[in-house]
Amino acid sequence: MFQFIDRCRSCDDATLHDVLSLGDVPLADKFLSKAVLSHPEPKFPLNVAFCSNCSLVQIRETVEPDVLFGSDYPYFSSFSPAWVEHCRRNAEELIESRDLGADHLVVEIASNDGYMLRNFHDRGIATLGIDPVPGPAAAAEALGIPTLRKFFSAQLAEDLRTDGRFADVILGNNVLAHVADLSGFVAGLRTLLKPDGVAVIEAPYVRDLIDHCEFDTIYHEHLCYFSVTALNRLFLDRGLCLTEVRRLSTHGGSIRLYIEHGTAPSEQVCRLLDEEAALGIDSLSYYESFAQQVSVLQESLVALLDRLQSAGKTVAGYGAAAKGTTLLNASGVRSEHLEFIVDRNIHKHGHYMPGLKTPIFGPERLLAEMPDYVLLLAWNFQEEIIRQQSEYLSQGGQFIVPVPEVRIVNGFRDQSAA
Ligand code: JHZ
Repeated sequence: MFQFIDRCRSCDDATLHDVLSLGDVPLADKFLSKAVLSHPEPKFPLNVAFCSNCSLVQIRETVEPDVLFGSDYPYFSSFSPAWVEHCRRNAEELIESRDLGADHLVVEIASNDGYMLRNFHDRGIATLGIDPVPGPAAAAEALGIPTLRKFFSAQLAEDLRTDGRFADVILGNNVLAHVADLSGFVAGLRTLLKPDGVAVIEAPYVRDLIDHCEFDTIYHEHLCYFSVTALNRLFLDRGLCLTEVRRLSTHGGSIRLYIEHGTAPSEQVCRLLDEEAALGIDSLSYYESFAQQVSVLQESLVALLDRLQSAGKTVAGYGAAAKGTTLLNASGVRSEHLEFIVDRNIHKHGHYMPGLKTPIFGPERLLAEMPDYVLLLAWNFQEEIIRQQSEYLSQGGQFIVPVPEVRIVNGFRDQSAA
């Protein structure tokens, strides 16, 4: 069900250096139904490596895409209002800056439930979604957004071109890291993009991952962890170039890439490349202390949960996020540490967290049960979630924020948990 790679996913070089092992963990988005709770749950090794030839950080294990993104894939983008708003603003800016109208075509790869394309569709711009997962794809179609239920590939791009479909804008949010055939994906972008078109792609930024100890964002869906240095090489080698890169705060720190046909990165991108070189992102030493930092965080999380448990305190989780699976399982959090987890995504309710088998309910359960502490598994939405939960806080509840270091937040105080 998985393959182990010993050559780089981007440049095919054999100089991969191991930087972190997270042990054997279950698949992140495979929430368990009650019926399978007593069945053995598959776990897979999770090892991070750095390519000293092209600087790409990547995991060594490739789980088959059909297994990861099957009909049970539970991620619906529209359950996170701040994310929806972030994407709406991006769409508005693209519509204005590129003067998009009825004659243009916007294609989104991994279009999910139509959270992004609806902004173009509502303005009369032609859209095409591409997403293999049936549930979110059906939700997008219900909004009137045509959606191809397929994985994007070089062949699919050729087929669309043959069909006369040529994109003015190609969007891809949080999909590049999920792609096993990077070469085929980039070749597909090049085929589908009009000569004056732009691909706008967002991906988590490896610099934020390392600097803020976001090890939980490492899971089998995420095959690659990108720097601008690695991306520049990936695109240039395949006839595309980066014309702009913006840093974003989403998902713990991301980058938005503007990619066009061409052979040289823009000056702005060259400045970022210089900045990364000065930081040493292109050398193994940048990643060498990461494993130690991860283990300090993991130990302090488990120590805090042990202390709370011994003191008779109750702890629940907020956000059955994919990264919660890594945080809990790779850290050694035990099922007795967490009473339950809440999440707004109704497709996760009635299911159980991979590994720990903690039950998942709607957020109203927090006020009903008033656990003493809530471990914020979706820490990237800290502000938004804490604002929503002001009633829980005012009744004395406290949040544990695990990343970048374990701390307790009670609405008034934000303190280290050490
Ligand atoms: P969230 C996702 O990972 C999916 P996840 C994917 N693997 C990816 O690449 C990364 O993003 C980048 C819930 N929630 O978005 C919704 C509330 O309940 O951080 C989600 O289930 N109430 C494609 O799953 C979870 O939390 C709220 O108010 O780690 C957040 O998951 C909010 C804001 C969210 O990503």
